[in-house]
Amino acid sequence: MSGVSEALFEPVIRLGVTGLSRAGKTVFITSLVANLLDRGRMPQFSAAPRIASAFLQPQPDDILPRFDYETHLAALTGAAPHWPASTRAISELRLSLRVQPSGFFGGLWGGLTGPRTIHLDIIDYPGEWLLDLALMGKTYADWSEATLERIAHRTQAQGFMAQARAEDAALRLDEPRAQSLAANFTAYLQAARAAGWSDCTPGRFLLPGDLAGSPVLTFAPLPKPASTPRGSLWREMDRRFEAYKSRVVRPFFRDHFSRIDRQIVLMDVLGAIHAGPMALEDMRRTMAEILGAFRPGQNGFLSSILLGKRVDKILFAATKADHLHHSQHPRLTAITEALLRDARDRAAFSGAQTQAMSLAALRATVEETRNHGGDTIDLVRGTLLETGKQAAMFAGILPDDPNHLLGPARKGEAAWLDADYSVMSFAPARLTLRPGDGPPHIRLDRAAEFLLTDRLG
Ligand SMILES: Nc1nc2c(ncn2[C@@H]2O[C@H](COP(=O)(O)OP(=O)(O)OP(=O)(O)O)[C@@H](O)[C@H]2O)c(=O)[nH]1
Ligand SMILES: [Mg+2]
Repeated sequence: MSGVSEALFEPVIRLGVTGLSRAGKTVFITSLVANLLDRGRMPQFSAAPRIASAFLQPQPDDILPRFDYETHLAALTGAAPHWPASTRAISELRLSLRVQPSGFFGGLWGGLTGPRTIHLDIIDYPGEWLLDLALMGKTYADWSEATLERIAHRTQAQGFMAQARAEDAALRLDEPRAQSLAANFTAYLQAARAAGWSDCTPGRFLLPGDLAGSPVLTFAPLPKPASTPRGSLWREMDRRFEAYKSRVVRPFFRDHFSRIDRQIVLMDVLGAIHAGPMALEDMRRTMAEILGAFRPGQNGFLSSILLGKRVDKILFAATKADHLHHSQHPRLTAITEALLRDARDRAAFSGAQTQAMSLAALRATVEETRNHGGDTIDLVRGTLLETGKQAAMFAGILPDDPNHLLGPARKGEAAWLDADYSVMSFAPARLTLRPGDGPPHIRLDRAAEFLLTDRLG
């Protein structure tokens, strides 16, 4: 009986935190957990008053590393605050909440059982791996053609492009040449990522882990030759590409995405705007490709492994909103909505409820309004990451109409014509937290409200 009641009364919410590398996943998870443990700064999270206690528990998966919550929190809130390092492998955390049920059923169950335990399971992983979702629907020939076309004019790709063009993939496989192609392609991917491009697949070429040097990572896009005889370089590359999909990408998403109930998609929209129209368009296209995998029906790769289970709520969030005065947050949200228009429509079509918002998982700035020749300007102030000095920043004025940014981005303009967006990197602020308060944030409570409250009934 106790087993049955445990299964009945200890539901699990699996929260998927999705985002490209540097989008803010690790900081989000750390701050969300800290603010669920200490709920003093969560006024808009309506379930908070019913949470009797919150505590970390051993996670359900014994063979996954535990998300290093304590180290990340210490980094963000310690005496010399700094950002956690970029994530290199998958990890998991379970937070358990003792919740007093609400409403009619609350009275009924509450009378019978008192508070019940609800588990929140969260997975963190390197953003690079997410990109591979876009590979699942592609053949090696499709991927090669699209990739070569897209990168042909990028300066970082010139070395690799010269080698790929000179290669005759109809010839017999020669392993050292395959390795040299893969090494040069990897070097291109690293340079492209450093230059700010989002579309750097295959993701494991950048973060190979145990797979470094294995055949599944020893391929590269090539021009398709007229004939592809058995034993040719092309055939072997094709085989390895398929092995990468079936042996690396598919198990990762099957094991970690297939049981997700709730999803938050994080994007550094401001960062892309600051980097210019090409970066914004690259982010739009990359996110559309990734989220395309979530689309329902036969073409959606994820729907084939979700086996009818559906993510029923998806929150799209522009992160690091503390770089911008709050008066501009609605514009940032509107731009995020426009950026994800296609993906959101598809998700809504499949019955998922979606919302967009701007948030900062860890607020590193304070707002300031200055008078300047009779005008007022709204600024944010923080500690500069590079120098450790205090500075005020004016990030530029975002347009009211998102198309003023998305239009030029789609057209491939090299720079914004009539606007200037600056960016500074701030370090986390030094904090003295009152007992019961989590780290400062912007709208983390609203995010929790959307993602969790209805499941904490
Ligand atoms: N100002 C500010 N900066 C943030 C915030 N969240 C993240 N950042 C910045 O963004 C960087 C990346 O954040 P992470 O949480 O490590 O990003 P990630 O998505 O886990 O990245 P990968 O692990 O590389 O996939 C941080 O090092 C900070 O510089 C925030 O709320 N406010
Ligand atoms: Mg991370």
